Amino acid sequence: MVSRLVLVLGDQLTPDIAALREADKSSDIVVMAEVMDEASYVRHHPKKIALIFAAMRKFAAALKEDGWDVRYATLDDEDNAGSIPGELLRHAEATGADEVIATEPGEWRLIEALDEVPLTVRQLEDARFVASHAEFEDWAEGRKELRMEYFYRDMRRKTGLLMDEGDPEGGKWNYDHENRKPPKEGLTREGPMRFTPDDTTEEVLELVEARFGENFGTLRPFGYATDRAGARRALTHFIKHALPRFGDYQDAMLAEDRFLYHALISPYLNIGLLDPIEVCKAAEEAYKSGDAPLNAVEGFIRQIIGWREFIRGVYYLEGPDYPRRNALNHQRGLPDLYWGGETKMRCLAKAVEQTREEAYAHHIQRLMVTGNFALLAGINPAEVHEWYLSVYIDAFEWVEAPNTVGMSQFADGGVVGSKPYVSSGNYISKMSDYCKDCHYSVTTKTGEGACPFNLLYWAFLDRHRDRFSSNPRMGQMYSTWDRMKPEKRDTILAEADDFLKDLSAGKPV
Ligand code: FAD
Ligand code: DLZ
Ligand code: SF4
Repeated sequence: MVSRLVLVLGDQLTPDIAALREADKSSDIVVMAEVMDEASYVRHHPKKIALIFAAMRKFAAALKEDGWDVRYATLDDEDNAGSIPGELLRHAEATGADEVIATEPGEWRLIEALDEVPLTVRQLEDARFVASHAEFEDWAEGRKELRMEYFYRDMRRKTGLLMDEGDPEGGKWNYDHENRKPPKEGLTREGPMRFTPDDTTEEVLELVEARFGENFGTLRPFGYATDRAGARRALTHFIKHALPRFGDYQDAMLAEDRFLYHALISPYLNIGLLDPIEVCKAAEEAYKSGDAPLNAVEGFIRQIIGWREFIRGVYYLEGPDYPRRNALNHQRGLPDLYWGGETKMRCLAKAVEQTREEAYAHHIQRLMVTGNFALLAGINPAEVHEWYLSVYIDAFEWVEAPNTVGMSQFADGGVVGSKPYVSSGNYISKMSDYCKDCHYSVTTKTGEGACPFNLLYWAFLDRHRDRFSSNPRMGQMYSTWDRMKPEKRDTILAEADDFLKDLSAGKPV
């Protein structure tokens, strides 16, 4: 019998991934490859490359142990063809296989590249999600607007998570109004679980240092888990130490506590070391045993079976052009401060600094600091998208693009969100401790030392009046703007303009 090739990509490290489930261990050949094309289509953070290569190597070893015939190419393997299609062709030639079983990749770029490979390539749907493509399409069909909340309720019903005989646990679907507390003084925790690199990871770190040392981001210390056992321990640690306060402080930001009560499990979920349902069940169990309150557990489960699934549904529904959308026609280049260039804005400096060191920032830092600023400053969303895809350890286009292009930059014209996530400095001041040591003053609205968010916020609303003034959720903002004295409005617009000119000229702002 002629063997078939079974492709397993670096973010498909799950033993029952669709392609492996379909394959025959006794005759098929598993192909896994560290390739330059995947490692360089954006300038990934070195920690991201290290996580993927180390986890791939360990997963390949586990498959071999389990009796699979695995052909693994390391990046410096001299026969390495340099791309996933190239590696498939190389192994097809060597083995005589002409059929490939693959699991659909998480990026259109690679889905299209696999379609072009001159072999019979079957791309099976990735079953590691609660909703299939067909289910999401059916749900979206005929709706004027796609809103996460309604989709989420269906996912609760489907999974039975936090359900009480057909009704939501506690009587309500969503406990968000009990969340979003501002940070209190002295609010810190011991942080996520860190792991000491083992020999495999150390070898990968040396490779990444040598080949990708110039990319934005510090590689060491490297503390991420690189196998399923480690990811499970990280999950258990989160459930015990942070989940109980996850809800309350979900939106809080502290300069000296980069993680607060967040889980730091997105890299493990996204590369296949953890399963979303197992994660949600672990959280639900903590609620049932009285170890975590309902607002925390519901909020956490909503992020996973609500937001994560919804975001994925949008990516595949909207098609390959989605990441290039630019509904607001924003054209300014991405400022150097995103790559660590000097800035006097402490919130941005801190968010970028932690991104460089951890390859991680939590949701509100991504949305309301770096994302908010890019949107207010009118940065080209394609450049913003490329930045997020490069710098975060959990970034794969299926999840990154709808969050960045859609939720954060409103460049999809309102598919993901009904209104843009914009705010003045006031929101950042309320939810963080960034402002207290900033060069700018968050309470100053114009003139010397005025917080740039305060200027840019109004300038954004003014610039996009035609699109947003009739949005019922934004009427209040326009009324406030319209009630200001004309001279004050002129001053704000002129100062915002000066600020943006300085930003574009590369002056430190
Ligand atoms: P927690 O806050 O502890 O949440 C638990 C889990 O919920 C996460 O691990 C994640 O799997 C899921 N989740 C929460 N919010 C979202 C969301 N909006 N979309 C999808 N899943 C969600 N998430 C990624 O996984 N990859 C990305 O590339 C990514 N890019 C983003 C870009 C922007 C501009 C924004 C605003 C958000 C982005 N997110 C992305 C969503 C979110 O910020 C991260 O999932 C979260 O910060 C991961 O950290 P955590 O595990 O500590 O999450
Ligand atoms: C992100 C990434 C990197 C850096 N390197 C590899 C690699 O060498 N080999 C591989 O199979 N996958 C890698 N990946 C993950 C892929 O880019 C990912 O599968 C696609 O982007 C689709 O989500
Ligand atoms: Fe950011 Fe403005 Fe606060 Fe400074 S004052 S940290 S720029 S919000």
